[in-house]
Amino acid sequence: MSKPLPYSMKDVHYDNAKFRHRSFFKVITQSLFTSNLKRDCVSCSTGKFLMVLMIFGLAYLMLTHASPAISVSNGVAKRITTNDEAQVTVGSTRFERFWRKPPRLPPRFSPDEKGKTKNTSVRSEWIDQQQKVKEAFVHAWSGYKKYAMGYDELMPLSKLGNDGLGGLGATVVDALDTAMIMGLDEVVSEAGLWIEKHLLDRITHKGQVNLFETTIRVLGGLLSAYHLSGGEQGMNRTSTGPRPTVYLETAKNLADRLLSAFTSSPTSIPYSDVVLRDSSAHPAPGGLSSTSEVSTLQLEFNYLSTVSGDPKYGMEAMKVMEHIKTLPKVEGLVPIFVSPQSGEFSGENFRLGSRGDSYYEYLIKVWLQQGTSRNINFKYLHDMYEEAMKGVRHLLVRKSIPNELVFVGELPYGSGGSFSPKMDHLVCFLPGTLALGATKGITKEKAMKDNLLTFEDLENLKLAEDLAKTCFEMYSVTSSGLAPEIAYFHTEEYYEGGLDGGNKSSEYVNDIIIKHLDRHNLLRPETVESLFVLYRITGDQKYREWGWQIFEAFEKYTKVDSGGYTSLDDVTVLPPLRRDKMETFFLGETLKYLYLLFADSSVIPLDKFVFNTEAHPFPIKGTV
Ligand code: DMJ
Repeated sequence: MSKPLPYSMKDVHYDNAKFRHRSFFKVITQSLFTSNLKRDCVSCSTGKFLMVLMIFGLAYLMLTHASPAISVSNGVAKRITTNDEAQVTVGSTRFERFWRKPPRLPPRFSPDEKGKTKNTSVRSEWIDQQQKVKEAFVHAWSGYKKYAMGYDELMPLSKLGNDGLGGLGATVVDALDTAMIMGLDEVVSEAGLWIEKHLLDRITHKGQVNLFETTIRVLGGLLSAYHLSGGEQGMNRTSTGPRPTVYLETAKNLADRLLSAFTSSPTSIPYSDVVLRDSSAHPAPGGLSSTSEVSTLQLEFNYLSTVSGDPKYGMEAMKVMEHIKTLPKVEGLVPIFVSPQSGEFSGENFRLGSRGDSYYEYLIKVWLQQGTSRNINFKYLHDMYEEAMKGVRHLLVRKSIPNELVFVGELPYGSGGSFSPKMDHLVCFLPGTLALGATKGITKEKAMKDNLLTFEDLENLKLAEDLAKTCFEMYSVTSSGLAPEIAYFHTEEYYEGGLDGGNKSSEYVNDIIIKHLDRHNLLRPETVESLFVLYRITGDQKYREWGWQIFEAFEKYTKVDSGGYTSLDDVTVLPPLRRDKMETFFLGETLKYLYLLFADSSVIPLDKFVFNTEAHPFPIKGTV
């Protein structure tokens, strides 16, 4: 007998009827044929006259209702009007829209959902916040450019660069598409020209790099830059920076060397490290690869195959997923290590934090990437995702004491072993992934109206919203307003006193426990990533408010006056102790997601783009 679900939509009041779509026509006819009012009225001619008058009145209102319209090219907003609202040009008149698609009644939200959906009149308020995020990016880039140009990362306190990722100038490539999306031509040109001048040479001469990190940051960054600069439209030259083909040719050269990790392994599981200069590969010390690392390469290699016309990249990467499909799992969950030597999983440590996280993210995203041709060959990924999310809800989701924060814990000793109420900040990618997986990038409102959500989708969407709150509370429970790297949750079985986040006024100060060694903050993106996705999908303004609160804390405690932002050592004390590193993902992901959180939804729309795990957007097949 399986245990009752600790967390499920089954616990939640669920009114099926509110998900049922009723067309405009149906609403009118239903009220004509079923209400008492109708029985009383249709029998008298005044009633009939009033009814006809009402129908014409409604039709008139719909025809004259003004609707906002941003010119979007390659998913990047080209123009935001000076009016209060950004306008989306859809190329049709009001009349055409009216006849093509009849207006509809809004779906029936539950009382607590009312008032949360997008209110276009407040949209203009967020332009200032978006501008502040852009200024933060310029500050981060200028520090890097001044003290570390061409190094992987900036050490903003020492005003030096370091090559912690193999020396491919990772910050330049990771930051480039953010600058493109923000419309920062000068940065695009500086980064682009550096890539044109130096990157190929670095790729040819540098030594050891990690396959996963290099794929998600460097290969991913080059490929999205290729798309966003118009490469797929065959553009010869963008207004700033090099020709798009420079990005593609560099990406191909890099990927050809990275392929050695796949081809030198005796199984479909690639080795974790590659020596670029001689295109050789070897396993990590200890021999094992991280499950998340080997399964977080496919979006990038698939897209490279699409744009280069050479299937070999996608084929090698997809062999990993096809192989993992055949391995034994626990309710869809996978151990965090896998052996390239035997092809088998190693150990029984199950978690969605480090070494497990993006396995689950790519199951759904690689499936989404296929667009309308998500054919039979890729369906297994969706099935694996659905099974895994069921497993997460059944085995890993719990509520904290006393205030019932929903969190995702770990099973470090298998499903028969004890449950650990530990949650890495990394797990905060999950709310966004769950929401995306549920609606496939369209709004919840539209998905509900079109009856597209299954019971599983609804369960996942509910979990997404609950987890996003928990991730936000991991920030607001600390003195600095920034989340620790790892949090523990107070449960029946686990509590330690004196380890709170320091913000005594937080409602959750007794729910969240932060151990001394876990108190650092690396400027990670996962929470703001999820806030961005959830805002796009639900339209709920609270996700923007939470994102803004987090951004303000970054500004207050991590900004370095001379340029750049720094990681922190302890978020629970004021002023927080500072480390001396600006991770590349602060520019590649954190600031990009914050910017997009405050942007119009037509900028990199979620039903046309899929973000790789480093926030580099690739077009979904057949949509862009
Ligand atoms: C990024 O490099 C990616 O998001 C990865 O999937 C996880 N870790 C960092 C950001 O925290």
